[in-house]
Amino acid sequence: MHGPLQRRHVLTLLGTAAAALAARPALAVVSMQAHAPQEAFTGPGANPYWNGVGPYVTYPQKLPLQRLTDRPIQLETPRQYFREAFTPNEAFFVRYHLPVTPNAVDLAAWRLSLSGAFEHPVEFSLRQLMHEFRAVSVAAVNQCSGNSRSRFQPRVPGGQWGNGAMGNAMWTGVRLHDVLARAGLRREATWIQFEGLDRGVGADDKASGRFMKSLPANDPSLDRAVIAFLMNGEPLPMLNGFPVRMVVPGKFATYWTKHLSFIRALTHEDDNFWMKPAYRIPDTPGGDTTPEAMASGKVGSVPIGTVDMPVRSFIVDPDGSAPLIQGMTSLIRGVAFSGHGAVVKVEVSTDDGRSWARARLGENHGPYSFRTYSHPWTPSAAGRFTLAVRATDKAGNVQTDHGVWNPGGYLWNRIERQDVTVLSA
Ligand SMILES: Nc1nc2c(c(=O)[nH]1)N[C@H]1C(S)=C(S)[C@@H](COP(=O)(O)O)O[C@H]1N2
Ligand SMILES: [Mo]
Repeated sequence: MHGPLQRRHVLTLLGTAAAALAARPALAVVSMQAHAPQEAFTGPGANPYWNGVGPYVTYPQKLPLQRLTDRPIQLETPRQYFREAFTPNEAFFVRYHLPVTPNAVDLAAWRLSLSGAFEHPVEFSLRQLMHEFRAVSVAAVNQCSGNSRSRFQPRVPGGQWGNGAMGNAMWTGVRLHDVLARAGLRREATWIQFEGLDRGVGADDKASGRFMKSLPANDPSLDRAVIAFLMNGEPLPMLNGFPVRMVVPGKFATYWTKHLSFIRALTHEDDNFWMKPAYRIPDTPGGDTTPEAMASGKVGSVPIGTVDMPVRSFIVDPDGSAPLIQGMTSLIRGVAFSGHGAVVKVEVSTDDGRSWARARLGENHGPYSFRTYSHPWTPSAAGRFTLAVRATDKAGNVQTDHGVWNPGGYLWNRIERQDVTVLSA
């Protein structure tokens, strides 16, 4: 049952709870959402709210964003900022793992240091990165592995993101390989490790207070990786990694190290906490499994960096907040992307996925960018309609109605839906 009454009921519940929570610790927001009525998230006609629950909070250099937690800082981008291919810096989501994050970086003292299996370990100032290397730009989607985790059935622990733990930007910086080459990467280097400036506190910090991520030295994604110092043509906002961050087009954001300051060439596989057990997916097709299979203890795991981001598409408008009018043309629009290369097709359904029409694609900003789409729709009848959108990427991957399940709450890419009401006229 997913009629308008139930939808209203859910919204009222959430609204009341959100108001009550405004003055309470952010952690409560997560547990409150976990108590939202389960039916709201299931079934083909389901119409979950698009974002996390909030509250809206303003941080430095940011518009009001939906706060999931404050220590570490986790802020979700509201739906309306996805109308354009590029997400504004001041609306771009924020995710940290550690509670102590930099408020300022002294560029006179800051260096990017390369150590480990290099011929000549070296340090670069921001000035050197900007002037001693050729600058490149790439449009790429930064998406948290746990984006849309709140859709998982059964629910899984972790930040209960709606769809707003993602954003697309034009990243400008220097090629990782150019920087590695300057230090002379040695043959025996098998993994490259990245670390920023944020730190943990307290004895119970399971990760020794340092967020470190590694990719295999020969991973193809590193051929396109950029150490970025501009985001949409501006210095990076502090919360998005000032002064430089890793950009790994096609890979989940967990490898996009912010405040990148340490690059280490390792001669062994990295098994620090953030590589194992954190951020791992089942070694099954599509990273898909079941709670029962997990309980059997027989499911192996691999780092989430083993895979590229699955193809996804989103309905931004209409958002169901206002009725449409019979005989009046509305624009169904949103964004799509894939970590496997360009989105080649976006299809829209106005009958809950029974029939599909090809949408018009917006400007092509490159294979790792958001691609906007739009589809004019003139409802010929009044009533309740369920819209759906699905994308196909260059590799032939197409979204389905199957909701992935794994204990980390990663890799969600089920077909998105939106219920709308059409008034007669
Ligand atoms: N230094 C640092 N970099 C980091 C992280 C972090 O906790 N510390 N989190 C990663 C993860 S999991 C995500 S989803 C993205 C979020 O990027 P954003 O905050 O710029 O949106 O940063 C990545 N880079
Ligand atoms: Mo993430």
